[in-house]
Order: sequence, then structure tokens, then C-alpha cells
Amino acid sequence: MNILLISPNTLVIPYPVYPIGLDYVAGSVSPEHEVQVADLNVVSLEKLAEILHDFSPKIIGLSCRNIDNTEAGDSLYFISEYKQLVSWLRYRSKAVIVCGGSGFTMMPEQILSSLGADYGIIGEGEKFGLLIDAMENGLEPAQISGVISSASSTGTWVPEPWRGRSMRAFRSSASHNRFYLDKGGMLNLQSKRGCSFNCIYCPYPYIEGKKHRLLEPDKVARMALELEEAGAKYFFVTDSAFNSDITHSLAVAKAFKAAGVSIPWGGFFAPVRLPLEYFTVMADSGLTHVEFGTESLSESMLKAYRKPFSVPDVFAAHQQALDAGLHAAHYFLMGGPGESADTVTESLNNIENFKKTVLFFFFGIRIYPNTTLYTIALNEGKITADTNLLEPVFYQADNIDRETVESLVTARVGNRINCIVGSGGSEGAVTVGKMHDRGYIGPLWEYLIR
Ligand code: B12
Ligand code: SF4
Repeated sequence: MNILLISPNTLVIPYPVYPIGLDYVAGSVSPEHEVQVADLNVVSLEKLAEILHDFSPKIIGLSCRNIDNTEAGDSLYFISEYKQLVSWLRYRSKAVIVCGGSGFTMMPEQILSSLGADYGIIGEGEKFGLLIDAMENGLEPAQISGVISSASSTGTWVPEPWRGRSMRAFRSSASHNRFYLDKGGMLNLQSKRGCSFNCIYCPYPYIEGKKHRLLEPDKVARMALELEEAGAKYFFVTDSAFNSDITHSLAVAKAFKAAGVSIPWGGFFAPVRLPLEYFTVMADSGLTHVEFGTESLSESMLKAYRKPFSVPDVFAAHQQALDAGLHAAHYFLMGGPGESADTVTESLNNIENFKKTVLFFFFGIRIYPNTTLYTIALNEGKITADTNLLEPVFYQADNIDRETVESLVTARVGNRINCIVGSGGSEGAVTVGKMHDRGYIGPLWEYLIR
């Protein structure tokens, strides 16, 4: 059977992101089938029409990674584009259309019906192989747990962690690799799935599971080497929080070194209390960029968000990263339950104590189903069970509105080169794009460090 996997994600803010999810979906398909990947960052619609004609796929898998850009002040919404793409595909192909991805998993029924696709896989894409087998054997795929169809309705659904075989089908010869290698040299890598923390607004534990499922450090390192051999100059570890299992993350870093991985890398980290040598080991294995999910420097807001650290922990982790010679950035998420002019000012006062960093500010927290923030917003009457959350809805704090949070922050730090609203917007992406074209590698926010 011919299977076409499409990545429709052409967003270049903050930079283009290699469609790693499709490598796992492709890896779930047994070898008797032929799989082609069309990444719309490199494949034009004209070319896609040719592929549909010549390859004539029986099944098309569509990756829905992003629903929107989660930036309240500069919102981009992608579902309408995916819907147009599905209609376009329907006009040219009789293939069964299956969607999946992290965005899809958060609101599967709404996305399936908005797009007009045939099936959707909630959670991990490894079930795609089972769906193909079912179709080959004339069985109804929607009978597989986690698979929904336009005809079936699931009600509340928690994705079950995939316990079967998982294989990343990374092909160094894939035609779309060149695009990412030319635009910053970045490929990506996963070392585990799941996050065991409980931050109130965060859908990651729902998407990937609350319990960690760890990949063997040696295998992760072998994949890192494969990426390097394929020409990567940098890799990003896509784990929700790389250090949420400290022991495993240290073992992975040591495995990178032992395997001879020699390119720099980055990832998301929680600024929790860490062993003293933690970032030295990381730096020794090639880590260069630490992206801390700090979110606030107000003690009461950290508690309200149920972050697993306090303000002093943030500064301690930051200093440890600097001492190890690393670049450290902090993300802020402002406007959650309990935010007020006082808590914003407390965060801003504490920010003055940072040395050598870049700060990314997100104003307004998007409400996702299956999070504590959803329940809070529901109980506070800010949303109802019928509120459509697919088009982004942001939490509104009682004591301060989003615009006031933003104006307090911009009045204080808006003219600082190291304070960015959102992920930098299209202007930032143009600058990053130009630098990538000149051969600079990685996420490049280190040039803004002050
Ligand atoms: C790492 C990450 C980043 C990194 C990526 C770095 C890199 N070089 O790869 C950075 C920081 C750059 C980033 C940026 C953004 N991100 Co981001 N990111 C993530 C994160 C943590 C992991 C994504 C990942 O790669 N996972 C690993 C792979 C293996 O998993 P996967 O892609 O989900 O694929 C699996 C399944 O989903 C499924 N699957 C995938 N495709 C398909 C297709 C089919 C047919 C099927 C059946 C299944 C399937 O199978 C795969 C294997 O199980 C997720 C949150 C999360 N935990 O999922 C957010 C997430 C994807 N990001 C999100 C967003 C919004 C963004 C930004 C728009 C934010 C911004 N304003 O800058 C940008 C967009 C960038 C872009 N160009 O697309 C949202 C998307 C949801 C939404 N509201 O739209 C998420 C879910 C976080 C959130 N807010 O909830 N991101
Ligand atoms: S540590 Fe990060 S990934 Fe984990 S629940 Fe909190 S915000 Fe989400």
C-alpha cells in the first residue's frame, strides 16, 4: 500500500521545525508498504499534485502539530489552512485521510470535524501501523482504542501511553533534511516522553503522559550521531522538560559524550534544584542553550501555577548554567489566576537581578481542555463546557487584564534588547532567517544576551 505523510507546518517563527513526529509515524509502518513524506516547507502544491498523481497513495497521514501560535497579542490560527488543504487533497485523491499530532491530540473531535478528515489518532502516532493493518484486513480502524472516525464519537479521552515498539525512521537521504540543514543546521531528537510535573496550564502531561517513558541513553546518543552524520550542526531535544528526570538526563548527556557526539545542542529545562555538577556535565556533552520554563518570578504566582521551584531556585539554576559557560534564556507566562499589578511588579523587580540572559514574555495563558486551568476557568465562570477552545481562548485574571500586564512589562523592560514579546514575531524570524542564510547555526537568541 502506498502511504503519503504530509507535514503542513510552514511556520518559520521562531524558526522552521523539522517534522520529527512523522519519523515515528513512518517507523510504525511495516516494510511491505511504501511511505513517502511531503514536507510543505519544501514541497509546493504543484509538486504535491504530481506526487498524488504518480504515487497514488491509498492513505494520507496529516500531521497537525500546531493549532495556533499561542500568542494572544499576535495570534495566528492554522486550522483553516489545514482544512483548505484537506479539501484540496479530496479534489485530487481518493485516499483515506488520517490526522494526528500534538495539536490534534488536545482537541481531536473538533479538529477532525473541522478538517473533514476520515480518521484521527489521539496521542502517539505509533498506532498508525495498527490502523494500516486494520484497513488491509478490512476491519474498522475506529475500533482501535485511540482512533476516532468522523462517524464515531469518543467523549472524554485520555491518550494511553504507547507501550509497543517505537521506531524513529530517520532517513539521512530524505529530501526535506536539506531545508533544515540550510536554515540553521538544526534537526531534533527525543530522549523520553512524558512530564511528571503538574503545572496548572500545561497540556504536555496530557499529550505525552504523566509518567516518564525513558529511552535508553545509548540509543538516544546513537540517534544524535546519526543526525550529526546526516549533516546536522545542532540538535534540539524535544522533551517537555529535559531535566524532569535528572538521573536519566545526566545519563543521556554522558552517553552523547561517550558516543563522540560533537555538535552543540539545546532543550527545555525546569529551573529546579539541581546537583552542583549538573550543568557542567551537560556542557561537557555539548549542551550550549538552556531554555528555562520559568514563567514568573513572583513567589505567589509560582505557587498558583504549581511550578516545582521557587524564585531562589530559578536564580540558583541560572547561575549554575552560567558557571558552566552556557547560554540561558527564560520564558515568562503572565496573566494566570492570581496575577495582579503587584505580582507583575514583583516579577519585574526580580528580573533586575538576572545577569546575562534573554527573556521571552508570553501575555495571556491559552486554556486547553484536560488541564487544571480549564477547571479553574470553568469554576470561575470564565468559560462554559460549551466554549469552543479550538480558536484560542486566553485566561482572564480577575485583578488585571492582559493589556495592562503587557503595558506594565513593556514600560519597564520593553526597550531592552534581551526582552522579547512572544517568540519574536515575524520581524525576529526574518532576522534569524537572514543569519541562518549566512551560515549561523542554532536558535541564535544568544546574540541578544545582556
Ligand atoms: C519542542 C517543542 C518546540 C520547540 C521545537 C524545537 C525543534 N527544533 O524541534 C520550539 C521551542 C522551537 C517550539 C516552537 C513552537 N511551538 Co512547540 N512544542 C514543542 C514540544 C514540547 C514538543 C514537540 C515535539 O517535537 N515532540 C516530539 C515528537 C516526537 O512528538 P510529536 O510531534 O507530538 O509527534 C508524535 C504524535 O503527536 C504523533 N503524530 C505527529 N504527527 C502525526 C501525524 C499523524 C498522521 C499521526 C497519526 C500521528 C502524528 O506521533 C508522534 C510520535 O508519537 C510540544 C509540546 C509537547 N510535549 O508535545 C510543543 C508544541 C507542539 N508547540 C506548540 C506551539 C504553539 C509552538 C509555537 C507556535 C510557539 C511560538 N509561538 O513560538 C512554535 C512553532 C514553531 C514551528 N515553526 O512550528 C504547541 C502546539 C499546540 C497549539 N496550540 O498549536 C505545543 C503542543 C505546546 C503547547 N503550547 O501546548 N516548540
Ligand atoms: S514542567 Fe514544563 S512540561 Fe512539565 S508540566 Fe510544567 S510546564 Fe508542563
